[in-house]
Amino acid sequence: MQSNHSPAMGTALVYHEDMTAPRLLWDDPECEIECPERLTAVLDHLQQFGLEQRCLQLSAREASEAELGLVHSPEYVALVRGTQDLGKGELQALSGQFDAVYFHPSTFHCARLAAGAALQLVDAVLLGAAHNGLALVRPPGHHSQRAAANGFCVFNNVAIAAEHAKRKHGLHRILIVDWDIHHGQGTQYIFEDDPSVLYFSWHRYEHGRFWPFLRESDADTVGRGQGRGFTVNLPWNQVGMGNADYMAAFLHLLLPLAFEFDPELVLVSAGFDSAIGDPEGQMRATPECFAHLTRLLQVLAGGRVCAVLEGGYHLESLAQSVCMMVQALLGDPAPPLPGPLMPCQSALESIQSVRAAQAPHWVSLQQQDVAPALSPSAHSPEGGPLSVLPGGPACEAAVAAALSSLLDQRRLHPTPPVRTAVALTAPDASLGLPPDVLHQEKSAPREEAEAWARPHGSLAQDEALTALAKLLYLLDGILAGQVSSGIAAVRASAVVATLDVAIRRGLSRGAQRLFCVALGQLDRPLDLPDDGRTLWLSISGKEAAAPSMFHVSVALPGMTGGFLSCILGLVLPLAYGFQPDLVLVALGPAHGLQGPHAALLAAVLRGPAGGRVLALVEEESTPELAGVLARVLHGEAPPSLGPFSGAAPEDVRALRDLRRQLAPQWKMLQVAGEAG
Ligand code: Q9C
Ligand code: ZN
Repeated sequence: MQSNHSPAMGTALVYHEDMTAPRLLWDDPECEIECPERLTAVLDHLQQFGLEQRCLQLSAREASEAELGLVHSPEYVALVRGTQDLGKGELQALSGQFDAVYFHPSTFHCARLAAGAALQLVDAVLLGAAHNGLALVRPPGHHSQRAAANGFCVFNNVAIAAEHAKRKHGLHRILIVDWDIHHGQGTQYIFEDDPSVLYFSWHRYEHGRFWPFLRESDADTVGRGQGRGFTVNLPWNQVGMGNADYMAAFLHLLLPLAFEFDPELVLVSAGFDSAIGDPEGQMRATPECFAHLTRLLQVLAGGRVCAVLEGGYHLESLAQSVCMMVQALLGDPAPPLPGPLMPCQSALESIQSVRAAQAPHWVSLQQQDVAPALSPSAHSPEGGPLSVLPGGPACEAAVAAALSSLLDQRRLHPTPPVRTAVALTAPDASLGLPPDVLHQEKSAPREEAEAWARPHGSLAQDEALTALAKLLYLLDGILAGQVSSGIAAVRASAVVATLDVAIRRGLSRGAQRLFCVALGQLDRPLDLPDDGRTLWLSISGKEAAAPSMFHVSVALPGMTGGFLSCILGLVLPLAYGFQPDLVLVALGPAHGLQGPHAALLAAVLRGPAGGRVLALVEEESTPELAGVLARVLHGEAPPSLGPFSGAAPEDVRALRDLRRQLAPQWKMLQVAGEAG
């Protein structure tokens, strides 16, 4: 079973069983998928995986009419209130006045609970009772408008929560990420002229041929008035989008804008009809993808992520995807994404058209090469066209395989009993680490350390050997699945040699692919075999050598501003493309990184290798640096980078040139289908 990391202030789970009551009372094939079993299946899985018990469980309250009035007109609220006393025939007649909506006598009560759950979650997170959380609700909300129900949605739960966060908590910048596969046009309308709410939605669009068939769901709708640039629509024009497409959208579009916006709170319209098997979305993202998407959002807003359930109609896929999200919220490492990760041409075209439409409003997009939108192409998404969909036997088998591999994976790679270990040489009591971080005292046998140290003069001294023996023990613990991630301190003069030993030891102990991120003046070990098992990336201030596929170096003389683009546009695409089973990150001499930047790097590097990260820091560096690294490797949100600063022109150029050279080999680097 799962290990039991449950910090005092953790993940809130807001729910009320009354919300299983609404159900369709007449025949309507369009509406029958929005059924009570959606919630019971999710809850059942959360219990089965031991996740519900690890959360701070809150019982949902009803939103008041004043709270509903933050978004909805009094007349509309009165109309919904009136449905409590209607008979079946009247309910059906009223439902028919809206698009894809059904009312039930319990609808008013439950829609108030759904909005109330979102409010409670936001209060818990903003008042410090929880770091983050999830509201499990029915009915969903994002299609609901000021005076209209739509698409199974009655009150707009997320929009009400956002308004509340502004009015009651005084927030100025709220990011709404709508990863449901339908366009949350209701949320878009509510905030279209509001620059304090950045609304991002991706959705199945098919050039306007998919419900709700709106022109304003396309990429060129960017908001109005003061709100121009604060509506971001990413239309998917083909079905079958998968993990690589979703990750590319986050890395190359959402996250650059989100960091520039610098939100104080992230609300997720968490619909899982964007996951594999869903009859509405017809997409292919696997449940693990939602753990990775969640992880990426957790680096924003100090980790204040509040997710509210929207759609999701394949019960098994929905339930597994929610479990993945909750695990990520709890800070567990995300299972690796099944590869290979290659975004499809249609996805790249969509992402590119949004980047082009948004470039006038965002410095971070102006700095990258935003070519004009590409002409449509006939390429099909990863794995070829889904001609067997919907419902063919081949498709059902593929869905079943994707959803069972997850369970196998959990059996084969259980979460390590220790999440984070620190192997420091100096006393480390002052670091202020979470209580369940392991202070590793043990070491590998002395003779072993001596044998590995032999080729390296810098490791000959006694203290260097002691540090190396500790590091070897930590590395073995990670490779053996005892520990997820760790930090080891080594002397500045020994970082290069230690890294060399760690790589060789890792490869000899069963690591198949090792991603090595070296910051500062650290040369790649000379006789490291270039056999594709090690991907070496150095980031430093000095001139870089010509890149090869597995030996990449980038010079960032401007560092701070360019570092963020480097992480999103280079480090993560390489890492996710390579799919390492271990990440080594070394902060070497003159790395020049400030704590928040180092923390962000460590936090995102937990993603690609199932959380297996070993960080090497210089003994001589500040204890604060080791402390902040340990905390983020343990699952805490990295500290804010502060106000956005654009990249220096020379950094922009260096990154762009490098990406152009590497994109043919590393497909996750593509943003405009350059290599396509
Ligand atoms: N086959 C939510 O996911 N029917 N609402 C579309 C296209 C309406 C979806 C028909 C779907 C509403 C919250
Ligand atoms: Zn949906």
